Amino acid sequence: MTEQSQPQKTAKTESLEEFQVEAGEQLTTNQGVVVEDTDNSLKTGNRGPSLREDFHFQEKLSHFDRERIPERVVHARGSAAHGYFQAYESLAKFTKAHFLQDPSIQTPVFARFSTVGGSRGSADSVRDVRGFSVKFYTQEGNYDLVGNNIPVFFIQDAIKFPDVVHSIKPEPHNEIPQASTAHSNFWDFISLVPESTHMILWLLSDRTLPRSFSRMQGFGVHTYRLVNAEGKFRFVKFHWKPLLGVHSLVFDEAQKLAGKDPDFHRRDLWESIEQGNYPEFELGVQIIEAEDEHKFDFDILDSTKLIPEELVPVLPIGKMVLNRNPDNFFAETEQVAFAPSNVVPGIDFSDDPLLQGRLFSYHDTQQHRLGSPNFANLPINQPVCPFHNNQQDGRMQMQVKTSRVNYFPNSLGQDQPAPSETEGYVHHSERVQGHKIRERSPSFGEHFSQATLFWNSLSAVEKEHVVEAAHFEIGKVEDQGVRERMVERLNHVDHELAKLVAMGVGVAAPKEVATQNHGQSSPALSQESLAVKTVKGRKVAILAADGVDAEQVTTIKQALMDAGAQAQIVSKFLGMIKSADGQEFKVDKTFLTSASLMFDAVYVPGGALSVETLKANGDALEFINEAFRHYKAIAATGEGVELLKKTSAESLQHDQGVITAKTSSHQSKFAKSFIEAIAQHRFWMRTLG
Ligand code: HDE
Repeated sequence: MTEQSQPQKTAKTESLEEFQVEAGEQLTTNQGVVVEDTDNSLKTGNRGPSLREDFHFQEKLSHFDRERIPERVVHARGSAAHGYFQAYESLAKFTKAHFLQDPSIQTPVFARFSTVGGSRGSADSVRDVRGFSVKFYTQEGNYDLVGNNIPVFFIQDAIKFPDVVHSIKPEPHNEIPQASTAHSNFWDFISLVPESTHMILWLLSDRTLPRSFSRMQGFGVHTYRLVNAEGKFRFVKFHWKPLLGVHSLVFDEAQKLAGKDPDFHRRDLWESIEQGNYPEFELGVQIIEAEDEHKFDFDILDSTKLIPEELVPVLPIGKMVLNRNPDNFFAETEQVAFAPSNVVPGIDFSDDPLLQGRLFSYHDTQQHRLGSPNFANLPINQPVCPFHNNQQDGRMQMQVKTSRVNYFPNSLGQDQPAPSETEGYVHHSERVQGHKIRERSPSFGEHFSQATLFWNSLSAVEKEHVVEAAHFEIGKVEDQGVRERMVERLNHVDHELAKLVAMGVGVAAPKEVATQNHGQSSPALSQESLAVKTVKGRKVAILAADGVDAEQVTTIKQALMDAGAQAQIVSKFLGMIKSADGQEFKVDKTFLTSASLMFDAVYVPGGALSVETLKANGDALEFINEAFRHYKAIAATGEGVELLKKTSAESLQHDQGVITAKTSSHQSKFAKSFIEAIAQHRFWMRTLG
């Protein structure tokens, strides 16, 4: 063997333990035969020809040839984590579900967050609805709560799902655009489907640009049922509230992040868990007594409607903590199979026609995507409680079922496994009658009132963002007729909104229509009311070069760490920088490998030489300017203040989130103000040039 044909040995930088490899582990074929050489195929002479009998080569290549499975038809791009759910107190009054009855039980969960429209390799930060799926591995079987970060949906009947998704996805003739609803087909469809109006308002809002998976709400969307031990049922809506509060990116930031760090959300989830900043979500329920089913001015079976929290408050019932990253992305995150039909006794469905369609679709899609009816055998999909039945065959059966009978009833196996009348899942029983008919209930017929409610509930800044998003999304539509229909539609939501949108998309301002804005609002719908002022999990960039003031860096780093935030030093090159008094600091990121987009705030410490070097670096100035444009907290101390004067933050206005201190004697007061500013998240009052 020549020297060149050997792969270069890499420097050993990590321990075996880190990679979970047993010391002395040998490379074998899938049949367990130890491999002698995996870098050279078997040949007759070192220039070939290759030999057919090289079974190791064949196995290696043919496995590789089959390493992709069909991606999810929607929600293909996602990330997941393990954790647990724990109820606050017994919910026995409402449900017999065991995991909601005993507050001492920690139920293992696997949660997957996703975008909807993009393919598996698309960017995380695009404007899109986010999926929020949780699999609870309960002692009574798996329960899946498969929701979104928006409480309503585009359509009312599952039969329209292929249509709405076809319109969202890239256009079929040229597969453009990827992971974006900003194209003609989508808005053409939407402009013809008035029931989508409420969802569209949410889609255009900041909700579709979450800052991280750990800072968005989750909703079950449909009305479900909770059933207690006496068989009494109540209707229920499920809500997840992030303990870090609800926060979003700004659109410009989200778009740029898609290029700078397409894995922005995935990385954030992974790193937060690695650093012990476990994402936490509170589960809440809105309970509606069975007899109140018809007391609302909308139908609770209509998934384009939410139940305002002012009408039915959300009762917090427990908490989910995500504390462990998956061991293997494909085996767990890709192969996990969620299905709304996975329920446990005590949780039941409603007649929502959208939900009923989902009860078929997920199971059906798993068979195609995972390739076998035995997908529940995959470790990530297996229940933690015992499971037995007579389904023995089918592709990739992993269990060796030893029973000689696979039918029921039987006498040869003493009727085992047997159904249980006392513990089995019993569907809620009710008398129904009607004609076979393809029709919508008139109670599903009103489409604008809640869209208006949502619009009215937004703050002035949130409204501005909706208009800006509409200018972008509808502005990308080539057909004038579609743009006009959309403006006309928005005119039914709010006249002012329609006028503002019309202005940006080349459409004449519409005339006011008879439908008036009802003037009502629901404060809980504004995400500003859901913000939490904490810096936990926030990332701060410290811009520095040789000659930096060591004490200022150390003080701020420590203060941020104590508050649960993380600080990273950004400089021109990787390696170490030397402070004015000779201390060394490791550079975490360079101006090339990072951007202000990846941080929540920026700090420039003093040190004359460091600041002079940064002043001469256009990337450093751009870093601050961009953070300013994205309304983020910016801070400087000592000579660092001089650097800010060369940027958009030059006016140094404290109330606009620019925090400065001239001397290091004010460091602790300064640190406190800076941390408060970061916790404020954005300074919308800034005037951008
Ligand atoms: Fe889904 N949806 N969906 N969906 N959905 C899928 O199942 C479907 C709907 C949601 O992390 C698919 O395994 C129909 C509403 C999430 O793995 C598929 C209808 C909500 C995920 C499917 C809906 C969702 C999916 C594709 C209309 C919020 C990702 C791959 C009746 C409550 C799950 C898969 C994960 C995935 C069908 C509408 C949420 C095709 C037919 C409403 C979070 O089965």
